[in-house]
Amino acid sequence: MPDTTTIESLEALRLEALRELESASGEALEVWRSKYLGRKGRLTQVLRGIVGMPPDERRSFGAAANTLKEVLENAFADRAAAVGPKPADTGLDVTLPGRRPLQGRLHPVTQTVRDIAEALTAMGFQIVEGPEVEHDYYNFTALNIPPDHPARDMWDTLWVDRVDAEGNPRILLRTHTSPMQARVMEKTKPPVRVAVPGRCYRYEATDATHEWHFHQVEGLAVAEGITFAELKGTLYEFARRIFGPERKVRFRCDYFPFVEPGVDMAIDWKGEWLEIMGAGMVHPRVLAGVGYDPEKFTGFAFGMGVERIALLRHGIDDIRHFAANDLRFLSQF
Ligand code: FA5
Repeated sequence: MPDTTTIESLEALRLEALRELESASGEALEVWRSKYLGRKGRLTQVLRGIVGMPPDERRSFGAAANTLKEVLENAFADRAAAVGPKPADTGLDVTLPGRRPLQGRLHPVTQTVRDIAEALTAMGFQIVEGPEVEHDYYNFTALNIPPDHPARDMWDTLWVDRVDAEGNPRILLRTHTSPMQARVMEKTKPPVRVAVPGRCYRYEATDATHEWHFHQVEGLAVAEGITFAELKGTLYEFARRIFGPERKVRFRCDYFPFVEPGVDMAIDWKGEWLEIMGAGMVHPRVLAGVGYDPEKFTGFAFGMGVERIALLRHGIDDIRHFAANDLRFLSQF
């Protein structure tokens, strides 16, 4: 057995190992690694022998042996990189550019509902939601629109195919979010200040500003001493928050059976006015219908169209884009 405890013997080992490595490839590479660097490899044996050496020799010999270990490991890595399997051999080309993952985002109508809810919440309204499939009592009767009242024609209704004992349909897809006015007041003592986002449905022909299903956000505030000035102030402040201080707003009289007086609000759009909401002071009959004393309490209500607001904010020319599900349109937002 050759003496392996001198610097010269380390040098001989280095030369021999590197010479062998020069021609090694494939399986021979692994054989080489275990012969010199493996657990029972020659260099490992040398390193193990260091403990038995006199201390002064141990230091210099140990340092040289460790350097040799590093040299052999690096040489092995270089050789393996030069002759070992290439990335291409695995069928994976890591130089190809990556594909950008598709990122989801909120639908512009959802985004607008959230912005409206945020503006109203900041103004003291509490968000509540109600049923889309509704009883005609809440959609009409509780809102001062009795059966056969001509105002029912204002909301061409999608009825659910079910009739009561007299053969009359009673269940419908709500035509507006106003039914929640009565539902909330029935369950709550005044003061009340709620906002109700949700879907509505109407049996009507569609055009650039009308859909057969759309979203509204209702607002209702009832307490002692609420005046028309507060309704006006609330709606102007809302418009300022959603459209900014520069946008022109029109406020004028309108008729809804459940408010008195009634108004509507419009925003300038392509040189014309686009109506975004109806509003007014809650009709005393609606208050009395839910058990509130109309002599003591007053309030205001409003109902706005979300798609129309989204259309105005983003400069979109046709409301029907929102439900068409075309990614070329949706990915702009
Ligand atoms: C109503 O629905 C009343 N409930 C609003 C109201 C609430 C008045 C509380 C008074 C007090 P109107 O039908 O005008 O009103 O609809 C209100 C808003 O919903 C409209 O200004 C418009 O922005 C939107 N809207 C109405 N119909 C459609 C439709 N077919 N497509 C898209 N948006 C619509």
